[in-house]
Amino acid sequence: MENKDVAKILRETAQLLEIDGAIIGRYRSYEKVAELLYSIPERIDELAKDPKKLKELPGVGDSMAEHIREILDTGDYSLRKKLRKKYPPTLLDLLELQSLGPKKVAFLWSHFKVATVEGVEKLAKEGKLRDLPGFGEKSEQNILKAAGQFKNLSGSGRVRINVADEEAQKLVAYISKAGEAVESVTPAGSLRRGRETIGDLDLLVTMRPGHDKQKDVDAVAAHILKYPGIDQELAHGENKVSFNLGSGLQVDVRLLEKKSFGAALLYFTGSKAHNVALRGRANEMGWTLNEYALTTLKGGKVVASKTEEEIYAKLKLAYIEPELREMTGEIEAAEQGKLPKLVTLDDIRGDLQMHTTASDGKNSIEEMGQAAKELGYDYIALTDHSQAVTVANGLDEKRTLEQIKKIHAAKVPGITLVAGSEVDIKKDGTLDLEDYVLAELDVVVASIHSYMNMERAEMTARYLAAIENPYTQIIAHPTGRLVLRREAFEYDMEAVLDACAKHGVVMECNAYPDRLDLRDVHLRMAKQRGVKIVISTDSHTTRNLLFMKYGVETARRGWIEKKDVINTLPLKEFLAALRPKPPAAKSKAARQKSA
Ligand code: DGT
Ligand code: CA
Ligand code: CA
Ligand code: ZN
Repeated sequence: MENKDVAKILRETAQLLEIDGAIIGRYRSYEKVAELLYSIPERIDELAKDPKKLKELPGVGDSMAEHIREILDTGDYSLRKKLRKKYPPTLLDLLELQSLGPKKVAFLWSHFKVATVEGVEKLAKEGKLRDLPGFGEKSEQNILKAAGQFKNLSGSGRVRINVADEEAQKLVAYISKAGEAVESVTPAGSLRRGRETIGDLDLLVTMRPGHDKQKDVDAVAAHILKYPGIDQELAHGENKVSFNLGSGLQVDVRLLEKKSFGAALLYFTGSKAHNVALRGRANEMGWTLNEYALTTLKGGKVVASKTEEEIYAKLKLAYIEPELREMTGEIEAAEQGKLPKLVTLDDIRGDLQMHTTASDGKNSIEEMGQAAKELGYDYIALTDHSQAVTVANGLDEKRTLEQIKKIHAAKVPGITLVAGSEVDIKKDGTLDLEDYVLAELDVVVASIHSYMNMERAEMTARYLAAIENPYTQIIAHPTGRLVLRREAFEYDMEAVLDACAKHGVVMECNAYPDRLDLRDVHLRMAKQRGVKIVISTDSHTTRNLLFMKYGVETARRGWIEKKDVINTLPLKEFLAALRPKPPAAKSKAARQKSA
């Protein structure tokens, strides 16, 4: 079992215990260990082989060690199972609603026996929540809105990109071991196009020449269908198998000869609309394009089939990267040689948003630095939350100044640690730290975490005020949306981007897979206005640093090039590309120094 699987069971136990009215210490102990499992580099199933090592983990005593071993041995946990029986399975969905915590969920269950999003929505519509202790009219409205969004988004049957990507990686590794008949295993479909959510996984398996007879294909298909994660087989054809994974994700696998690889990859990568356009173009040129080859209309002679590049070339198009294949102008751009040269993961030299144990992160400054250095970065900014975000133990002025000192004093050879803060943009658009502290920071990242349901005009004014603040350098997760969970804030994106362009404020492309914010279409709008982009992971553990690739893919979908992204620059140039802050002489700290 992987750490995250064990963590999921522990976290759910904690949530159920809290709903069940357990004392805080009890459920927090499960939650803390769950959080820990996400942040340690070691695998828990390896650690657990040595009981002493297991108990060296902070927060893991005799009984917690027992629980972990039970989970590793049986794949589940008896207390969780017991609690699950006590409550309907849908009760945990309620926790996904932004405005409901375990206390309120427990209250709704005990008073109304309500355990579904629909049930809560009904109560809110009937006005039955506003007079309850701890609710109120505003919170009733928020619940109504959150319930609507939950139903729209989670009912889609889609999963976030990281979920599909992790499943795909495991499958690729498994299928590659089917024997020497398999030459390559390649994810296609929406995953290859880097979409933020994935409907189903499409995998292409090519067979090695000489090992591509039907009996070889059948043997590989049989191996695939023995994959331990399969819940249900859906289809098994001559060169295709489909199945559902335990998580509910569907997988379509196609097996084909190596010589059709390019045509098949093109076909199964999509998008459908892009494929339709390519087929139309092929027809106009006297050819036909399908998943096996580009061939002549008359006689069926193969024109190209082995690689996507050859096929695009024959169609008189420059090679179009998968992320661009959405029929948003890529064909015309490819015709005219005007395709963007998309940013790549290798171009990224630093990560500009992350949290440490000072606020709600799980690792220290040094641990984040070391992990980032191992990823090959030249610099990172450590940006803990400011005081307004109390749930995240945000830092006030005094603690921020201390944190700046700690960051500058911390030494991790080979990487520069930049002192930043993720400063909250308050309701009125002011920043959550005094200017004399903002002046001391190397980088000021500003973002919204409260009053997210404001009216459009009010929210626009709030952002415009924050952007006009001369200390604001980067706006983080600008739309506040959560993938499959919460819609974007309502505001005038064009006016906000225009203001960013005017004041030299940079927009973040948040790479955290739950956010991916700005998203592709907004990134393209930003680029058109000359607004610069920073791609950051918003990491809360060292592992989260690996999310960078999803941010890069999102940026690529937004036609973003290396030159648009300032964290592709060496440190000195990166700092110079940030909006210059007002002279430090104006700051209280500087005034005190000179006095
Ligand atoms: P998804 O799964 O909803 O996230 O999105 P896709 O793009 O992966 O869609 P999917 O899985 O239905 O099909 C994968 C690719 O296969 C799709 O992007 C293009 C190709 N494809 C599938 N069915 C058709 C079809 O009926 N016509 C054409 N032209 N292409 C198709
Ligand atoms: Ca798909
Ligand atoms: Ca599919
Ligand atoms: Zn944030």
